[in-house]
Order: sequence, then structure tokens, then C-alpha cells
Amino acid sequence: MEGTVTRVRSVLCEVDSGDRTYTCKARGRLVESDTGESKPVAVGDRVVFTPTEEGEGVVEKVLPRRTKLSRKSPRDRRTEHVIVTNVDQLLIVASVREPPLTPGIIDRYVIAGEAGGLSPVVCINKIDLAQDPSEYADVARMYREIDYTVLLTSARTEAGLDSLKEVMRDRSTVLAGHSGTGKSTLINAIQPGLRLRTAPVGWKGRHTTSSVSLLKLDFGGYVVDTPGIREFTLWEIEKRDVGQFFPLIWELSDDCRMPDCLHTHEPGCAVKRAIETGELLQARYDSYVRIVETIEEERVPRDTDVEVPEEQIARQKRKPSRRKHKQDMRRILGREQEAEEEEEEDEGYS
Ligand SMILES: Nc1nc2c(ncn2[C@@H]2O[C@H](COP(=O)(O)OP(=O)(O)OP(=O)(O)O)[C@@H](O)[C@H]2O)c(=O)[nH]1
Ligand SMILES: [Mg+2]
Ligand SMILES: [Zn+2]
Repeated sequence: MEGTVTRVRSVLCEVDSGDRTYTCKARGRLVESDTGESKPVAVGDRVVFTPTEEGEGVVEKVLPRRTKLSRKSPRDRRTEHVIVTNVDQLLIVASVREPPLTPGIIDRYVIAGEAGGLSPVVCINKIDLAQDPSEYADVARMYREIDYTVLLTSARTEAGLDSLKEVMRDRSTVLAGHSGTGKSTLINAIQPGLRLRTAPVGWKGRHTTSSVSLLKLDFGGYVVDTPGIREFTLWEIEKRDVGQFFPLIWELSDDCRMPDCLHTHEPGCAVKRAIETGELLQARYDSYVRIVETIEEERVPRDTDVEVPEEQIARQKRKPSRRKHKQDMRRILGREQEAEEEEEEDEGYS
């Protein structure tokens, strides 16, 4: 039989066949095979399994993955921790306050999403806590300028939830971001019956959601809730890959003197020149450098899960797919803010 993994707990996983859910173990050879991953199956995986007793089964095989969101395992940096597979988009949930808004983490998720074939969407939640919209306007503008959909939401006042639903309708979406930004609360707000556990109001403790789960949305589509991650370390991204996720830096790099310019210390760097002239924001550059600096120049060749890696994350395919997604989103949302972005795009930001 075939099914979709909806949850993974230690050695067991839940597999939804469409008719019912089976609690499965993974076949021994799957557990032992050296894929370089921390677990043999991930939430979102399409699997072939053999039902055994009532409601139980054994996973025989994981089918090729369409997309995946991965990070470096916090326990072993040579191990890939696959958070979720086969979802369409990554909703990066940040909050205006509690915890504070930090673009650095958004950038990391953007890169991980793009690298894994997921379309990133930025969601700035808890806008009700802002004394003034200027607290988040710059960050929102920054991501819109580089062609991403930015949603401004409040699970408390329900602001922006209609747009969020439209973005999620008939697609599969994983919510990720720091602990406490309101991921589970947002999911509960768009589909009240789910009653996911959320942190009590005002509680400063973190990590309320403890496992990744795939849920069906009544209005169409699927959503994956994930636990907040304190440190999100990119998996299999090289230093020289980072620039392409910063569109203006990517564009400027054509004029750098050194062919493999990383824009950190090289002579004749057009990116550094652009900071001096004000064409490139210092904050964008700093964010770029922070990410480059955290990447270790070391590749561990592994026979990972994607059968034809070129098909999944081919460099030349990334940008068009992002643009296509963006166009879809624009159609769906049809809002003024989106028209603004279009103008900016004409100015050559994309
Ligand atoms: N003021 C305000 N509080 C919110 C909003 N959304 C969520 N919260 C609160 O923020 C806290 C954390 O919400 P959660 O939904 O548990 O956060 P999470 O992102 O799922 O956190 P983890 O599961 O730990 O990753 C809760 O106390 C929520 O009530 C919002 O829009 N405005
Ligand atoms: Mg949660
Ligand atoms: Zn350069």
C-alpha cells in the first residue's frame, strides 16, 4: 500500500493511506542504510508499506521526494535532519515582538526553502503588539523588494488571516520559525477545530510544539506545524551559493573583478562598492555575510534522498519558479501591496 507520513515519533511513524492511519515501523534495512539522515522517514514522505495487524504496518520504501526542508542536525553536523518533505511552500513565521523580529533567521529559512524546492512566504505575526507599524514596515518592505510575498498577521485580532488562508488554500504549507512566534496559534485560528497546543498567553517558556505533524485543512490543502528551532543551520549550502538568494547582491556580482568573489575581502568588489554608494543596504549585506561566515567549507558527499538532484534544485530553475509562485500569489491576493512590488520589480530588483 502507499501512504503519506503524517507524524514521526522515535521509531514509529503514522502513515495515512487515505482511508485510515497506520502506525508503522521502518523496515530494518531502511533504518540501517547510510543516507546521511538522522531518521529513515520524514513527515510528508510518500511511502510504500505493508499493513500487518490491525492498524499497524511496516514501511518498506520511501518514494522520491519532490521537495524537502532540511537543516544540519544539532547533534552531528554531518547528519542531515529532514524536517518535512513534499510540501509546496514554507511559511516563515516571525513576530513583531515576543520574540523580537530578526531578519537573520528569516534569511536562513528563505535559503533553506529555496534550496529544497519550497516557495518561501514571509509572515510577520503579532502585529497587534506593535505600537507603530514602522516597527515591522522596513522588514516587510525588504522582503517584498526581493520578490517574496509578505503577510502581516495577528492571530489575536485576526488581521491578515483571510490573506493567509488564500495563500494556503489548496497547497501544502509548512510553518517554521522561532519558538513563540505563533505558528500553532495561527493554524488554530484558520482552522479552529484542530486545537493544537499553544503557549499560554504571557508565558515566556518556549517549545510548546514538540513534534512535526501534517494536518488536512478543511478549506483545502495541508499544513505542517513544526516546533520552533533555536538554531537553524543550513544543510548543504556552500559559501558561494549564498549570493544567489540575495537578488541584488547576485546581480551586482557580475561586476566584481574576481570571478568567485564572495564579497567579503576580495579586491574590486562591486557589492562593497554598492554599499558605499547606498545602492545596497548595509543590513542586507550584513545578513549575507553572517550567513556566509557560518557555513563551513566542508562537504560530506552522501547518497541522499533525491534521485535526480539537478531536477530538484537546479540553480537556473530556482529564480523562475520563485517568480512563478510570486505571480500566482499576486493573482490570489490581488492586493495593492502586490502592485507596488510589481513597480519595484520593473526597477530591476528581481
Ligand atoms: N499578541 C499576540 N499574541 C500571539 C499572537 N499569536 C500568538 N500569540 C501568542 O504567542 C504565544 C506563542 O504562541 P504559539 O502558537 O504557542 O507559538 P509557536 O510558534 O507555535 O511556538 P512553538 O510551538 O514553541 O514553536 C502564545 O501565548 C500565543 O497566545 C498574536 O497574533 N498576537
Ligand atoms: Mg507551536
Ligand atoms: Zn564581490
